Amino acid sequence: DKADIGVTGLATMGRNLARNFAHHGHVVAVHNRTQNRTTAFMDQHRDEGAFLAAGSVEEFVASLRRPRKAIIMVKAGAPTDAVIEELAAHMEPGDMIIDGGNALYADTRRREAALRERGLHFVGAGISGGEEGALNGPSIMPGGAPEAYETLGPLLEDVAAKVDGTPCCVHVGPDGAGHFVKMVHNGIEYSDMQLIVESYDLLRQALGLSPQELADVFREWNRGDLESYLIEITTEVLGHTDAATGRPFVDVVVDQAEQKGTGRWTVQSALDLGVPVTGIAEAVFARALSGHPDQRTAARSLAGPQEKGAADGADLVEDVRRALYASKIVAYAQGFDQIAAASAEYGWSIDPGAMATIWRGGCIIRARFLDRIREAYEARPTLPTLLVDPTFAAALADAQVSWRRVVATAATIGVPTPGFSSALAYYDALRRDRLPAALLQGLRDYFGAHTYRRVDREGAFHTDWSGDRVERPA
Ligand code: NBP
Repeated sequence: DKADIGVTGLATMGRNLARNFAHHGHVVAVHNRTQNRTTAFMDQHRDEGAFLAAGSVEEFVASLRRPRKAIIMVKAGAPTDAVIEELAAHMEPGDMIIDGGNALYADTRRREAALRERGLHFVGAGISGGEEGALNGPSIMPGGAPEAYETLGPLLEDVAAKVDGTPCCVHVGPDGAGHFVKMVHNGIEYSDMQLIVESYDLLRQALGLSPQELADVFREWNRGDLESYLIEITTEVLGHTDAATGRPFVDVVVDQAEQKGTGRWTVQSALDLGVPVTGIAEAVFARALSGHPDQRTAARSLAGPQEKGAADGADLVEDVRRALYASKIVAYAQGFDQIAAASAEYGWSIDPGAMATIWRGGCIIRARFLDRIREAYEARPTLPTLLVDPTFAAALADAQVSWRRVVATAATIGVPTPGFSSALAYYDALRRDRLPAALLQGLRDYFGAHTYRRVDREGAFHTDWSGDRVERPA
């Protein structure tokens, strides 16, 4: 008998994804470069469903029912290219290679084009939710040709997370669209986490609350607008006590954040697209700053403010909650702008409401909040920015006094809140009728004859700054 689907690469993610397919009654072919891993997988999991273990790539491909569907779950980059080559060599036109790793969308575009030439389908599928998601239902963001999704989609939707009966999986768009959206998802995850850690830091510094007390604050917040997986696990981590020392766990962890690169990719792409994703960028840079211990040690001698704490405890907690929510709205608005810009650039026709829908479950940024975003795009698919959706606009209006107080308090007592501050700056800049960009255009024209446009007439103009200072059409 043949397998419905195959998984090659049986490390953390591949192993759990293969089991997930089997738990849903599919016959799953499994393969791994190093055969020990396949053997170990069969020893541990053979009773969980119908698996066909393959010792070679050739055997693996031969065990798949046509059109063949092989999911690659190996390290992104060169290993993925190597595995694609091996699989493609044994495949026939109409067969599908699905890359479930964290590939860069540009690589996915290149691979899709190359395999299309050879009559094969290549589906770059973003898979979120980590180890647990892969096993029990991830959020899946598949790109590639719509024809490929017709046969593959039902299988993916079957194993994806479900929210209110709706699978957290939808065809995102052609070629690299799925991996692009997964990348932005990770970028948003960076900004979500940055806002959470700023909230923790400010409340701890300003009010002297203990990690335990702060765990209670986050637990309370998780009952309202902020309800989300990340807030929930913040409660867990803050409430955890180190067994070896009896101290709060958060106080024994080295305060240097690491990153695997998807946040950085998001910002690099945003720079190319000209989309201000300040929330994600600040989050990436905050991690980078934390990872420079020499500079940090040297800078400890720099002057700080006289004021160290804030007065009104209960008020500040509520202010920070509101600032967190408002900043989160801004960060998501920026991420959705980036998706829209890429969709226009590459002709992907991505439905933003559908992205919010499939992020409601199975992934790290899953939250009640995403339902609001789905509703916003449902009410107005061509929303110019999420900020002007009536529900979000009202929430921002409601939060703004608190938000401003939080940024002011943080600045006064010297606690860095780049996420809150940049989100507020973005909000204030976007709603301005006139921006100082006008002066900037003047400066550019002065030193570089870069020209400017006028508010009262069509066309480009240049003033002869070093000569008669007369304006002429450029
Ligand atoms: P890893 O990213 O740690 O990769 C290990 C797997 O890659 C092993 O099966 C290994 O085979 C295989 N491999 C390598 Br390395 N080089 C190979 C090559 N040249 N040819 C064939 N196989 C090769 O696994 P993972 O953590 O399960 O992640 C898989 C993918 O999913 C990655 O792209 C990752 O970014 C993505 N992802 C991971 C998570 C997560 O939470 N871990 C979440 C979401 C997405 P071997 O056994 O022979 O060494």
